[in-house]
Amino acid sequence: TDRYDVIVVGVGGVGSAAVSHLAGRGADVLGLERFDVPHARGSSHGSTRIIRKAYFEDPAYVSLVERAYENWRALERATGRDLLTVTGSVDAGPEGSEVVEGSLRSCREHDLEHDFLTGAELHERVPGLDLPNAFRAVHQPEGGFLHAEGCIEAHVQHAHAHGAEVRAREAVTDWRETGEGVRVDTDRGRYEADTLVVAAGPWTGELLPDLADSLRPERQVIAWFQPDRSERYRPESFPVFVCTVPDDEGRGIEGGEYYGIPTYRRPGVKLGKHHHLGGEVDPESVEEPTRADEAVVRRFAETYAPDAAGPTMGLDTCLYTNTPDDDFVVDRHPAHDSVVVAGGFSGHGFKFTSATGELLADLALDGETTFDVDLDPFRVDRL
Ligand code: PYC
Repeated sequence: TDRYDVIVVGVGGVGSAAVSHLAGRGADVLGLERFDVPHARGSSHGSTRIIRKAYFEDPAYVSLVERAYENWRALERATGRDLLTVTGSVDAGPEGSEVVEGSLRSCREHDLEHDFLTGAELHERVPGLDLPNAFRAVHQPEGGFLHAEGCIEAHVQHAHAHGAEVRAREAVTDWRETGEGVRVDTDRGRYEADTLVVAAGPWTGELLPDLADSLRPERQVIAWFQPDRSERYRPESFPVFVCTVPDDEGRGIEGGEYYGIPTYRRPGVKLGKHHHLGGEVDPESVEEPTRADEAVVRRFAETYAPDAAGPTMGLDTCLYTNTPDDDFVVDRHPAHDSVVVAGGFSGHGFKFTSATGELLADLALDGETTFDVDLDPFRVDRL
């Protein structure tokens, strides 16, 4: 049986970063992926992902995202790839809304450069967004987007350059602790390691059933619309944005948080809505996007970004894995000494993966991290 220092299960956004950092630290590492590398069945496909520093969810994430920026730039240098495009970020919504207030809080606590704008002032700066003047917007110049599949490819490229082994189309069928680490069975073979890192996204609950109740996969739908005025939605003219809007039955608007990313490579501006309806899905059988899904995003565009609401270019599903508090799980498993788990990224984890991979390498190899980040909110035993 082949033996490794660490086996990483799942080579998506998080797992590829873990394999990369582990290999970069000299560990003998095996990455196992049940689909392709990269693939479009989980949470890391669809060409782009937002990265933003003015973290409205909680200022506690800002130091982690700053580390992620450093690591993305280091990965670009190491691989010669272009992974992060800076466009600025906008967090908008009615005055006093959590997206706006939280974003301001993170800017102030972390001394981030930003402007606080009315809806009309934002429209002057970003003609592609047409929010009510009573809305407020925080514009932070360092936000942008990551080239999602490129990030996975770059992490795997870096891992390979440091001797890692990555195997796609190989599904884990069983694993157990042996007293000297772990034994992992797949549909192709058997492997052993000192430590197992589980980074299986929406499949985490299958591998770690005691976490299944707390890590709930949720279906999301993303739309690409070809803008009527395409010059308004290019990376040079359009920042990534998150905008919370109220329910408006009269205009057919479903209230909630919407987001957008400029046109990049594939046609159309990318728009979506965070659902968080608690609707659980089986990651093996995710329903295709429907006309009703498309209509929700289209109504938002017609109302708040009308020049973006041109023909549909594409629709896709993507899975979140939600925890009850929307904070991540990055921890040694309390019941399994040889297991480290990263999951429950609740729809906002991709941007951090270059840092999460480093954290996972620390936890797997040293049992702790020297990172300047409080890992308490990410502990398994809070769930
Ligand atoms: O974390 O910015 C984010 C995000 C946007 C869409 C899904 N997550």
